[in-house]
Amino acid sequence: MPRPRLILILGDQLSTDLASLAEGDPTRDRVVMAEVREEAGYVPHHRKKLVFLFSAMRHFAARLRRQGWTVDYYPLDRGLEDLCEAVLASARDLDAGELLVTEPGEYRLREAMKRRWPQRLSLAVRLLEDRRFLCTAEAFRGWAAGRKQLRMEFFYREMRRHTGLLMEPDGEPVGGRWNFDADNRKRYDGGRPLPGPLRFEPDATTRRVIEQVAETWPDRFGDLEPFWFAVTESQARDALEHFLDHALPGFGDYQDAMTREDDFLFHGVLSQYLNAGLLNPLAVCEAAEQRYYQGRAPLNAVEGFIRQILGWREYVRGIYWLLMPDYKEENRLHSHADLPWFYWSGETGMRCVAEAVRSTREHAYAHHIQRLMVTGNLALLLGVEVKQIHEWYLAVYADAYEWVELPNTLGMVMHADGGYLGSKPYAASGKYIQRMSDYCGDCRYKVSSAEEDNSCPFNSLYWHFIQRHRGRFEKHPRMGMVYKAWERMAPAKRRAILQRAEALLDDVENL
Ligand code: FAD
Ligand code: DLZ
Ligand code: SF4
Repeated sequence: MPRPRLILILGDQLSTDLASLAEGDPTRDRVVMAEVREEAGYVPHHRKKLVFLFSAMRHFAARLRRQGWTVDYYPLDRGLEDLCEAVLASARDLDAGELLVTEPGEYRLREAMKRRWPQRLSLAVRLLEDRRFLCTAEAFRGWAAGRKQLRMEFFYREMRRHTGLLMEPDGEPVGGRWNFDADNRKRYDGGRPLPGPLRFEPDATTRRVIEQVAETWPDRFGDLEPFWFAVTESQARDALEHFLDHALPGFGDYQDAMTREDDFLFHGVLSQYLNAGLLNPLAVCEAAEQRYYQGRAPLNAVEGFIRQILGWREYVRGIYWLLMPDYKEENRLHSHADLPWFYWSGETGMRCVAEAVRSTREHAYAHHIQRLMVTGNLALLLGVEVKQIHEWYLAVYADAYEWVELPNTLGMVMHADGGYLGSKPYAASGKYIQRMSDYCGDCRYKVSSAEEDNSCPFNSLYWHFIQRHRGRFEKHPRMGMVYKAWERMAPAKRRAILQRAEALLDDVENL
């Protein structure tokens, strides 16, 4: 009789399709799951993210038990320090032959499992491929090999061909174009009703977790209630259906819009479910594709949505595993400023930033344009130290794990990797925020001005950024116009703008 095995399932691996479960035998092997201090504390995770994960983990353990698995579940109040301690506790009363784990999504944990755990456990640790992704790390490495530029757009086309999503039988993209982004830049004008994400009442399990998280971390960032996330696969599927029925048709048009009226617009609010394993990315893309073929959602919406998952999500994961661990140390723009306290308190006169932080605190969610063009753009313009802004994004969102967050922050927002995720930085003045939102009319600052005492901080900081990184960007073919516009300004105006920016940089905490 072969020896039983332990199967460790992590908090973001809540899927019954895991390679480790497929390989395991419920009559002989034992599943281990644990809520531990180290995972809850490597950054100060938003309390709603903790409730979401712990509740979803408890529901998943119950589901596995119903399917006949033996599950050793170590809840928060067992006080375990780290995941290895949980495996050790289970290994003690089982003469286990090996530990099976689906490879973790973060380098930190994968290294620990490979290098330290076998000795600590006196047990072989076998890592299995995470089959929930559509492109393996190895396939991405193959795609990247020998290319001068790793453009997401070309990777995405490969993925369309590979999966057949939105493809004609002759190998051409449906609609004759790969990308309909040019149609996706509308400001929200109130014309289409805002559907909001599907909300769920917390059950007894979730309520218990809320109590425990409140007791354990009374002072941490993030509202605990109202808590309305899905915590099971079937609820997450209902949330997906709700999105497909009500929001997907408007997803394309309003993808870049922001409004005081609503925190979600036509976004999916699905990333926390995808990343934790409650939804499968391919199934989500196929369901969206069906809506197009059924005539229930337009192509610009469906293509745009699929590109986010099939393109961006897979691409950033590929970049992460291609470039770690050196990637995390990149800081090509030499950003060293401290993260302002208002990223936590939300207390700032900048209406756009205050709204993004409020949404973040309330829901552990802000949509992509708020992350990229408001909090991200400001961190770039202020020159915030990459490590500090990275840890903030990793902590505050329910969907945040390093494999997806780090390339978005370090690469897309901070341009710290020299341009894998965009050859030029996403730096923008207040004009962009004014065009895409209704924030500016209600702000202490004047968006039409760059040098006055009450001028929008984004404006002067933008020009300060352009000026201080002239050496790096002046020759960039897509930035020449910006430098020409700067040169055309009267010298006195330029001086006034830079003075205003210096004054803001000297008094960042009071913006
Ligand atoms: P939708 O707008 O409805 O998009 C659909 C899906 O596409 C998302 O659920 C997500 O799975 C995927 N997606 C969209 N954009 C991206 C992207 N740039 N990278 C990867 N996947 C994408 N996403 C995370 O899942 N986790 C993170 O930790 C994370 N950190 C980010 C940090 C910064 C600084 C920025 C600019 C973006 C970050 N993103 C992250 C990407 C994106 O903002 C979120 O995926 C999106 O806002 C989630 O909301 P949604 O489900 O409503 O997305
Ligand atoms: C994010 C997270 C948190 C907060 N807590 C736990 C936990 O207690 N137990 C667990 O198994 N996983 C947790 N996770 C998810 C892990 O941090 C995640 O699996 C790794 O970061 C790899 O992506
Ligand atoms: Fe943001 Fe500037 Fe508009 Fe105020 S004026 S909301 S700071 S972009």
